[in-house]
Amino acid sequence: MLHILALTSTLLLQRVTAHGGCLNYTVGDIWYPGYSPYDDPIPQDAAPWMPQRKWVTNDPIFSPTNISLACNAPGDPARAYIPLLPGQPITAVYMYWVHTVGPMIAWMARCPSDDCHTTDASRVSWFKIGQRGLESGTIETGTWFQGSFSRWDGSPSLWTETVPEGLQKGRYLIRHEIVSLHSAGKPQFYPQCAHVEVGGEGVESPGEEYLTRIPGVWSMDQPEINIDIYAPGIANRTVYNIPGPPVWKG
Ligand SMILES: [Cu+2]
Repeated sequence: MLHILALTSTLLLQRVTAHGGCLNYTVGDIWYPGYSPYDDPIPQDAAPWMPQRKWVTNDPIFSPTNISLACNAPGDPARAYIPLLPGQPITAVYMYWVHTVGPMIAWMARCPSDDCHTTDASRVSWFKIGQRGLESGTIETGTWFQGSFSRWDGSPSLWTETVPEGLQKGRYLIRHEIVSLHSAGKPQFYPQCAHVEVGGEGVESPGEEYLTRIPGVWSMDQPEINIDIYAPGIANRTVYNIPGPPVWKG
């Protein structure tokens, strides 16, 4: 019995530390707590200050066509908006991020009628505001941003991207996505979304060539997504092109 208990708690620990996600955000000195899938959902669901869409498991999404790829599961709308300005950095804060290989992409999408509360995240036009990939070395053993970002000791992992200059004022979804590629032919997707309100006097928006749907942007037909990073001819490559549309800088 003692053995079983010890084994069970080891498995639980591994399960908790096996994956992670964006748990909160910082803008300048201001900290915006997000949804915690580890804590009681009842007060979180009612919290008027909550800017992050609901997610209840830190397990990855495996299918690029899963509707939850948009804003995780269940992806219920948030109640609050994080105020931002064009050109301002926003930092996504993760805990216990342990994976090291694969791209990380930050996205935004305008909410129709400026109401993110009624927005279906799978039907909006997403554009990239920043992305991080392989920074040095080879696909298998080199340094990815995801690798330098990962922390095994529970200290926060920080990922900062900037709101595009000139972005039209209004309400948007922001989506932070980590794609982990350590399992051959089995990509793992970890998305979290928040509601943001962009102020300022910007009037610009990205053109069609920057826009995509999620799900829709990724597919198992893409060699950068359906990849075996250990395969000869792939493992030693020093370039990994992040698929999808180009980043819109404003
Ligand atoms: Cu994981």
